[in-house]
Amino acid sequence: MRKLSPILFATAVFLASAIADIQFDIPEPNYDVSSSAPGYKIDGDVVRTKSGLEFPLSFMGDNEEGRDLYGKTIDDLTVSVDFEAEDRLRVLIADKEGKQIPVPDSPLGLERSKHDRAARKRNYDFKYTENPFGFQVIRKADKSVIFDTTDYPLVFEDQYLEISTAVPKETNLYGVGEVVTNFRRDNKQNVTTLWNRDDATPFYKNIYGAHPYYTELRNGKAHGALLLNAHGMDVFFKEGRITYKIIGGVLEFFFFVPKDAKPNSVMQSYTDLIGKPFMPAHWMLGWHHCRYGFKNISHVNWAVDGYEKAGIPLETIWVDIDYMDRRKDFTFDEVNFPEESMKALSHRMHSNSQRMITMVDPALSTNSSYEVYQRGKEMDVFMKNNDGSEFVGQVWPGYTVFPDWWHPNITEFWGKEIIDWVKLLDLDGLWIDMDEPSSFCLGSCGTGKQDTWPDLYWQLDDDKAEALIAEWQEAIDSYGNSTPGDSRNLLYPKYRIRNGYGDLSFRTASTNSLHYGGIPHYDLHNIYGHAEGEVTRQALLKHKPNERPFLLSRSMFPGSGKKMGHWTGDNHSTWEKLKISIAEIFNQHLFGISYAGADVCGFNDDTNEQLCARWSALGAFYPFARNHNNDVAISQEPFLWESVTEASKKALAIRYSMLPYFYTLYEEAHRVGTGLWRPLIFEYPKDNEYLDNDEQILLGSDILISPVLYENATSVENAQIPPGVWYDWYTYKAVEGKSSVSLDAPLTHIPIHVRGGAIIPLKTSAYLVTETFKSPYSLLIALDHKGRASGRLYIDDGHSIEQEGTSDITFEYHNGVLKARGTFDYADAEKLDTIKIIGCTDDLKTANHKGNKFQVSKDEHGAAVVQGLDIDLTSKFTLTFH
Ligand SMILES: *[C@@H]1O[C@H](CO)[C@@H](O)[C@H](O)[C@H]1NC(C)=O
Ligand SMILES: *[C@@H]1O[C@H](CO)[C@@H](O)[C@H](O)[C@H]1NC(C)=O
Ligand SMILES: *[C@@H]1O[C@H](CO)[C@@H](O)[C@H](O)[C@H]1NC(C)=O
Ligand SMILES: *[C@@H]1O[C@H](CO)[C@@H](O)[C@H](O)[C@H]1NC(C)=O
Ligand SMILES: *[C@@H]1O[C@H](CO)[C@@H](O)[C@H](O)[C@H]1NC(C)=O
Ligand SMILES: CC(=O)N[C@H]1CO[C@H](CO)[C@@H](O)[C@@H]1O
Repeated sequence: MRKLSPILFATAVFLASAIADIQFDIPEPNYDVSSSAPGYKIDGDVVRTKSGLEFPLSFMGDNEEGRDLYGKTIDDLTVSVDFEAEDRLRVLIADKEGKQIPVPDSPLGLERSKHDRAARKRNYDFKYTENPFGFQVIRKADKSVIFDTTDYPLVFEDQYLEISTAVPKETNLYGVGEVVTNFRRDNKQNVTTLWNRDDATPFYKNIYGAHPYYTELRNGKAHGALLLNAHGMDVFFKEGRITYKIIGGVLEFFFFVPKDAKPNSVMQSYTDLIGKPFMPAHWMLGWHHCRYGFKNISHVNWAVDGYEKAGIPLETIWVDIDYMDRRKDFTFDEVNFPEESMKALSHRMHSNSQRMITMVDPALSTNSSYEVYQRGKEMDVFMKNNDGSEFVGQVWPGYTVFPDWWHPNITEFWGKEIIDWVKLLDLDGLWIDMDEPSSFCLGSCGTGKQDTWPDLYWQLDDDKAEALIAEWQEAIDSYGNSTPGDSRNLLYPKYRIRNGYGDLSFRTASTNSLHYGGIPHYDLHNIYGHAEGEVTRQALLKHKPNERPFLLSRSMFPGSGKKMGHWTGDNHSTWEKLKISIAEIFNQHLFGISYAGADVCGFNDDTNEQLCARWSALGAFYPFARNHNNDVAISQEPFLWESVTEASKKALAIRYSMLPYFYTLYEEAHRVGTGLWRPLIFEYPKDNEYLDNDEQILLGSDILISPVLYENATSVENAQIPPGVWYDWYTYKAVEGKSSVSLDAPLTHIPIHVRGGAIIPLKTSAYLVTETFKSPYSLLIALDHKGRASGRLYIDDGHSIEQEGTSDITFEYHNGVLKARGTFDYADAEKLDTIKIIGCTDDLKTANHKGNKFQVSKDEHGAAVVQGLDIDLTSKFTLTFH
């Protein structure tokens, strides 16, 4: 029998209340390739298919040597190569019999079968060796080999797949997550584990989501690779190679090779496959506030009042699990959050054009008087043990069952619960948490657990916790390591990925529990949250078919960004976490998730005034901007401190004035797939000095944000200014690019620069997003060295899925002439009122539009300003300055 893991350590705990100190038995990473594995050879004809090539492989080992390393060797494989698009290649290595479980089409939303023609133009070549089999993907333009397995053996067993690619020693890798780490990854020796897990974001360990995707940058040229596999895996970055070690499924690779080899184009190619990020509604861009630990409805109203009194913009109030009756979804705490009071809060918010969101967890209480549970039971929609009984875990409401997103009744069941709930409170969106799924036992908490209140293991003393874990161990083991007809060891696969909780089933559903059709959780774990998102989004769309749904989820998978946003989870109120939030958001964008943000001021533990002020200023520019706090931490509403109030108001006034620019970037993300937040290296991929800059942010191409990330600092040292000329947002002072500068940054100030050459569409910031969008447009024209600038503005109604007409306007300025061209089909666009030109050496006196003359004046910083233009943005126009 195996040793108990996790292991309890009897430590000298001097806390008043004993807390179980569990040490997890996490395997040491093994960076080696399985050099004893004999590999596979091509064993039959290489056949041309409609979309590429297909050929069989057979195992090259004889009976013993290199066989069954960590599972059962699968002797016969099929390789299918699809030239799917000019910039995309798919290479699938699968077992011939089709028993291994690939990522299911549903709910992924990929249409794998669509490609029945090979792309004629291709930016890549595919080459292979026969004996042993290996393959190379080559960028045609410069003949560089971007993926190369030929030096390493292929291992293909039912519970262990291993494949490696050679990479240059000095390559730059970005991605593979979700993991908290620097943006540029350490390629000397590192491992990233993918097994979705609820943990308060420790560095370098697996957390909530799984993204087996990376972008690689070599000598200024980028490509991307996705291994579409939802099984647990370790991805090793080792000097000179990348090695995948995976505990199931098939090897389904996609390579992204855009012609221009730009990192942003790689994002475009990747999201062509997995889906473009969803288009948010205007209001979603506003400031959000949440707290776990609002004591009662008055406490929530106090927060809303506080924002209002302080004049800090608040668009949306969120209520965490506090509102629930004993933490049960779709119920109310009758004492502190009675139904009527929650309805009144919703009414209050809406009557002021503000919004309201609540949390919903997947796990449902097994309390026999809980109607939601009874309804689900009737429809048989919960995950099962392999004897057909309900799989029972534990979450906030005590013992729980878990909806099975693959069950044929699930859309009807969950859809009804969701729609009834959203209708009841007239909610503007939902927040799905704990969807890894999180559960507090070691897999099963036992069978038939109901109507008793379980302890939380971390609140027990060591002896009790140990007894409890032993009980769970028995429960999970009682169902056996495998399921009928499946000889795999689902509980304790021989290859142990470096899961942060040791055992795969710790704090989640057991890997031997079942989804519909008898598919073990082992095979679907990493896609559980993604699937919940899909089913929930469908419900929201059914409720309001033409409104863009709001959905935020903690657990994600490739393609989730098309449906929902992501926050980076429960971290601590520390300076380190403030800093790392930038890399985390860069990563989310890389994974195709544009609506992303971190909890402003930090979630766990107490924040402090200085940290919260700095964080509020940076957070004001998060694509998804929300202050969120834990129940046991001190309050951190921004209005509680003067400096935080000031920092918030200043930064949010800038964000709100930039909303047209933000919204245009969101439209680009939705159409193209690029990020809102861009690392400097992604915009200037040939400038090596930016390779590991994850402390400054380009918002789109045109706005540079250089936040203070260190305690007590009052300046940003060594801020990198990209090529060209850049202007200080506040003073219009020009800074020559390709330089490294020191920027003054008193406590409530965040340094921002505008790129010379950009035209930024702006509005007048107001308290609410809706009000802000109603104000007339203005343009900030920042000239480059040649006196030129250009920019873009996208306009639609700001909330509907189907639009009657949209406008996509390009502005160009040169030699005193501003031209607006493009499409102008959105009929209700506000007018253009003001134009400001900075970096202009000519002494402009008048602006002429259709025979009307306007005076040009100078503002206090020397910018040329013309106001009261009243120009319609419903057709093209030209404005000339003299
Ligand atoms: C991964 O890289 C980081 C940063 O260099 C390092 O601190 C960490 O220890 C590495 N992890 C492993 C498992 O080597
Ligand atoms: C709400 O909670 C606050 C903070 O605990 C408390 O001071 C207040 O009395 C409560 N109000 C009501 C109406 O229960
Ligand atoms: C779906 O729910 C109905 C009850 O509404 C039940 O009779 C049926 O068996 C369920 N379907 C499956 C596949 O479990
Ligand atoms: C089950 O629900 C009932 C009714 O809400 C409640 O009184 C009881 O305390 C609950 N029991 C548990 C263990 O949650
Ligand atoms: C910041 O200043 C405070 C007060 O002087 C001091 O206690 C703290 O150690 C300083 N922090 C750093 C990182 O220097
Ligand atoms: C990124 C980060 O700050 N992670 C921290 C989150 O909190 C855990 C628990 O205290 C720390 O271990 C991590 O370092």
